Amino acid sequence: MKIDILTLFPEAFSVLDTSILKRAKDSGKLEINLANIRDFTLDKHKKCDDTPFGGGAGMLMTPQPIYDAVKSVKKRNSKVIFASPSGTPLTPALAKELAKEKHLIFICGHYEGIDERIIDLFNAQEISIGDYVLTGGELPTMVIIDCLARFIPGVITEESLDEESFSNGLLEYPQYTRPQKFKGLEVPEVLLSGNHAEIKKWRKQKSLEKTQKVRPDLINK
Ligand code: 4G1
Repeated sequence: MKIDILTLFPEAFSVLDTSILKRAKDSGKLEINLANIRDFTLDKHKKCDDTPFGGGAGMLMTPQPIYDAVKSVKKRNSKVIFASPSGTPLTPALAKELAKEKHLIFICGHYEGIDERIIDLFNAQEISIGDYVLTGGELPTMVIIDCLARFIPGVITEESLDEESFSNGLLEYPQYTRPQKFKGLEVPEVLLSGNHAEIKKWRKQKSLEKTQKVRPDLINK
């Protein structure tokens, strides 16, 4: 898959060169390109923001630089995505669908957002990572890319794909590794017993307790 990221802050994405995404890139399964939206402005002062028609607080990203930036990378098979608090929620199912695309173009918003005509002109899909206020679309864009990259075949092993949180609708049970005793705290006895039926039962119970305590909404749905 090829991903183009259009942003006013390309340096924010240096973190993508670590961890799983680095592996995906190194394996050739993922190609990520960055473009600075400011490089496309035709304004003599390189201005990329303006006040909203109709009034209101703050500034909006002006459409021309974004439009030309998208045009510079868009092909017939490209899908344009705008990480936005007004988008449909990111879910594992949506990430899995996105992982099937050949080419994704991400637009990162700043200030109060972007001119709506960008969304209309490119039929952009708006995706939200949650209900809170952020200062830019860069972190949400990285969250979406990290999430979908796991579903690109060969990026991570099948086993870890379904073993993790949410695959059974519950939160994960607590996990432990060596040493058996750390700062006076012991690993639960059952995990050392070798009794796989008992271990499975214990893990299910712990998952339920944890979910009931911090995410009761996941149980009662
Ligand atoms: C109104 C949160 C505005 C934020 C209401 C989740 C948030 C992108 C996301 C905002 C953003 C609420 C996201 C807000 C996001 C332009 C640049 C939009 C930053 C911006 C609840 C600021 N998932 N937020 N506005 O945070 O981009 O994707």
